[in-house]
Amino acid sequence: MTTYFNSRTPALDGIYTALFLASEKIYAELKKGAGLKFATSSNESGDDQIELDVIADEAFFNALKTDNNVRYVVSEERPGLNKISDGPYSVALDPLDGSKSALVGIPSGAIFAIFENAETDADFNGRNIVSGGFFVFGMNLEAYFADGDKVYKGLFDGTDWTVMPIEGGLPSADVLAINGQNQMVWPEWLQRHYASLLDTRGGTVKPHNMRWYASMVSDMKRMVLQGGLFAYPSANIKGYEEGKLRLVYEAIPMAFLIQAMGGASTNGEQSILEMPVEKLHQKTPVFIGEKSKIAAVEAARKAGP
Ligand code: AFP
Repeated sequence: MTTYFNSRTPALDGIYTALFLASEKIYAELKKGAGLKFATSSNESGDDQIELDVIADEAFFNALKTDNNVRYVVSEERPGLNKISDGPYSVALDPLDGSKSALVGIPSGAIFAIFENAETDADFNGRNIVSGGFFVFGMNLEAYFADGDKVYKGLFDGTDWTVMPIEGGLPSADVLAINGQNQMVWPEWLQRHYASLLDTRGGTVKPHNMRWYASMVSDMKRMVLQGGLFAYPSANIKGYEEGKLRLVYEAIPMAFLIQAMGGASTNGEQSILEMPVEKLHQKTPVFIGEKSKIAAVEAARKAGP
């Protein structure tokens, strides 16, 4: 089988190949317009699915199920730990992130994390992750990921992948990616911090530029290329008590990638990579971005309720 990427851990090469091949299949389906309508099903967490969610989940699962290095596959679309072999690595996936955005032509993607030493739900944590990142299904098929502490961009030209290191660390920009819809019921400290980031009363250019795709992979691609702060906080409203995003297969892989670029992450109180994991599908408030912006979030959280 062709090796798509030479990992610093050769046992991961086959897993990368499986992930890259699955992403090609999903991208081809998306380009055809296949599966771009609501399914009659909902996923493990009760979210409405579109048909492409199910197609994407099957593409990743089928690609990974013959790899003897894969112990478990965990997916947003499936319950529990899905045993593949006795291998040393486990893969967690959001097979189609931003599916509702895909319905209106905004780039969606897939998020993946590879863990070592994962035997129980609790082991799918930020200390055990060895690789993490995402594919973008946009104008092109792209991958952004950290293999250990090295960061790469992959670009698919329709036949082959070119994978190149990303050098130079996380760029810096006063860009804030957040959905302000629930701001009236955010924690008070966040309402204050948000107001300070957008304070335009000086009458000059606004301090932070707002951007929100409602597609984490697209917002994180912007982060990788330009810097900034991405946030999906908790809110005092049913279903959003811990935000919306999933710790294991959304927050941890993105936090891992951005940390490898010199950025940081927090749930408000501690790094997402230090958080204990209780359940595979648990949600967490997410703040990921430049170190100084994450420090400011944590300082605002400490300053009051
Ligand atoms: P879907 O995959 O259901 O479209 O959700 C996308 C997502 O998980 C993440 O990619 C976005 O950042 C976030 O949800 C958008 O949430 P809001 O619709 O509440 O802004």
